[in-house]
Amino acid sequence: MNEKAFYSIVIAIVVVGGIGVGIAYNHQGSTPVSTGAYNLDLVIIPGLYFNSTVTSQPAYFVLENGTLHSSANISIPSNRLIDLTIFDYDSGPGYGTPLVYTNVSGTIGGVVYVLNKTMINATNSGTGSINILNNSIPIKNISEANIAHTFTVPNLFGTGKDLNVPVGTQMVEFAQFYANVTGNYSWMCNVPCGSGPGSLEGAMATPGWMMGTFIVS
Ligand SMILES: [Cu+2]
Repeated sequence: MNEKAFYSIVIAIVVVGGIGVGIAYNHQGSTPVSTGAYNLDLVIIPGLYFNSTVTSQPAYFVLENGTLHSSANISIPSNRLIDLTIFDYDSGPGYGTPLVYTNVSGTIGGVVYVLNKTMINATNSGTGSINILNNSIPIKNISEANIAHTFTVPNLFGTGKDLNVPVGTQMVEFAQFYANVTGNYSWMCNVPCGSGPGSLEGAMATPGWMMGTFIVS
C-alpha cells in the first residue's frame, strides 16, 4: 500500500467514524434517556397571608427532603423521566379558567392520574382497617366546577406546546413527562385563583405563589 492510499483509508475511517459518533450523540440528545425518574413534588396550600390589602392567597410549594421550598424557581433535569406529584389542599371552583387549560397537555399518554378520595375506602371493613384501592384514574380534563389550579409551563415542548396539568379540588395527582430542551421557562397557574382577575397584585402576579421560573438543566 502506498502512503497516499494509506492516508486515504485513515481519513475515511476518521470521517465515517466521526459521522457515526455524531449520529449516536445526536440520537442520544434527541431521545429521552431514562436513568431513573426524577421526583418533582408540588404542594398547593390555600389561605396564606399575602398583605393587608390582598389578604389571603393560595401558593405552590416544592416539597423536597421533607421540607417545603419556594416555588419561585422550580428546577428539573433535562432528558430524564419526571414523576410529577401535586398535592392540592385547595378547593375550586375555577370558573373563568380558559377552557384550553382545563385539558391535560404534554404528559405521557396525555393524562394525569387522580388519586383522590375514591382511592381509599375505609368504610367497607368495619374493623378499622383501611383498604387502599389502587385505582388511580387517568383523566384528560377537569371541569371548571372542579378545577382549583393548573400547573402550566408554556412552550416547554416547543412553540405552542405547553405542559398543562389541571389540578382538581383537594386532589392528589400524578403525571409523567420529559423535558428535553434546556433553558429557563415560565410556570404559572391559569385558574383565576388569587386576587381578582386582572389584578397586578397577589398570587397570580407574584413569583413563588402562582407563578415563577421553571428551569430545565
Ligand atoms: Cu392557582
